[in-house]
Amino acid sequence: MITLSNEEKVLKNFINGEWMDVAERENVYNPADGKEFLEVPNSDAAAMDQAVEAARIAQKDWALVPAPQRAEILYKIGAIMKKKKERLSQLLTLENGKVIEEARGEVQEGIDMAFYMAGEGRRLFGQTTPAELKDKFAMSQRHPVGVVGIITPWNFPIAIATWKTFPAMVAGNTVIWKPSSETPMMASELAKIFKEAGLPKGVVNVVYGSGATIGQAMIEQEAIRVISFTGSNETGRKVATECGKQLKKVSLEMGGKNAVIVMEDADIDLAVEGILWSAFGTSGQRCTACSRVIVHKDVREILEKRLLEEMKGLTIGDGLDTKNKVGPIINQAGLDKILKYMEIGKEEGAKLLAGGKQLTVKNYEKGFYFEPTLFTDVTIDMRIAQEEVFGPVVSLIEVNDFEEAIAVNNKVKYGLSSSIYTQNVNRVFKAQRDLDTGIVYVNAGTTGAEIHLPFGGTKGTGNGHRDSGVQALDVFTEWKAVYVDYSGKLQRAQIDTDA
Ligand code: UN1
Repeated sequence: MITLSNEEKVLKNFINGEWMDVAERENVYNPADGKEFLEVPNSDAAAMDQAVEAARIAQKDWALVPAPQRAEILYKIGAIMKKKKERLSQLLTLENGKVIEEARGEVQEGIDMAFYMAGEGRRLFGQTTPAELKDKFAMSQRHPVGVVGIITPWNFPIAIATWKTFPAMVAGNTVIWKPSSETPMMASELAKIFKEAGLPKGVVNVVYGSGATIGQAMIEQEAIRVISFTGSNETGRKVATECGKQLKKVSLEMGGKNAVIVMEDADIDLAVEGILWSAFGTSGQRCTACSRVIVHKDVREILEKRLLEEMKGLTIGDGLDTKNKVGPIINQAGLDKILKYMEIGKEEGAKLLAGGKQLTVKNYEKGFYFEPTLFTDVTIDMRIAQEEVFGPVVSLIEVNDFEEAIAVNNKVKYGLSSSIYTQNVNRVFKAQRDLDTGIVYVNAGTTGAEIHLPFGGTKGTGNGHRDSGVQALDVFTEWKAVYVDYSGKLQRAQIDTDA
């Protein structure tokens, strides 16, 4: 298992290619044992000013580096991440708690994103198109926006960061990144990798601190023209309001209330596996986690029985121990929120079939563990069927038919991910059309998005933008339309067209 030197335990900001200490720090805890193991800067707004200045200066040169050369550095970053995969994965488990197999998966997601976006360095396609006038040329091009701000959460501290940072970089922007202070290691490790890969100073700057101070300072910076945020709905709305006042572009991803639909013709064993993986993997702390199961009345009983049987086999504990399938919750506040929903669910009349309690794991008494939990007899109006719990908690809702299943899926304020288990091809096509979410799975759970497809959702999940995929480039580029008139005379569009 990995050990950290004393020096490695004290993190610093990364500004203009240098490690910068700050006056104030705070402790970071390992969620598996509740013990403090790191110190992270609690920066003030002056650090943000410094970072923005560095990024502003660096951006001028970076934008002039040909995109394929910017991409060469991304290839190097990907290669170093690959070499360091095991170290990164173990550190990720230490700071986030997710089981090591999932941590490796998340680091792989970051590596994939590096290579994928490096490929974009030779594309970044615009369009050429006929002009409506003779001897005239027309095309559209992508241009960098300038300095961009990135705010990332603790639940996927490396994958989500790469979804945002890498497209921004390859497109010629420079980046100010505020990672979550719950999981600061991944940002620090990535910054080391950037340096090793030869990324010019100031292209990516990491500033640690609270949302109230550093998040706010970032939004207030005039030089930052785009903010890409993943986090809570409440904070995302505030970010959007502030950015709106300044006409700053903002891309938001703010969670989900994702459902697996199980129809009467489904392969039940397959559905059970998919529900278990997407509901209890990462202890349910994914934006994409399954937190509702919408089940056809004919298979409700068997599904409940099979879920209860399989839930017994989920070993819970320290994520670095490979026998464990479910790791801890991120912190006490996370646990308290889940506990609150246990009370709410019971008061609303839902029936608790399994779990429902905080867990004490031997030798990890101070860790933040929670039992995988299944509520049944849930109705769509209940708060546990509507609000994001962000824990290993699933609510089972019974429906009479396919149409009702779709309606129940859509009757929440979020729209990130959804899934349907069925063998009926007509239902498959109707479902992918009618499920009102940004991601739809057929015969698979609600998690497992791949990086070359757009990630994000409808309604309260976001504001129309997407992370990852080529679509992320739209967040970090401005479109420019260019016309070249080589006729040698004045030609007026929409007027001189019949010449
Ligand atoms: C998140 O939950 O915020 O699709 C990200 C998935 C992962 C990413 C999740 N690839 O579950």
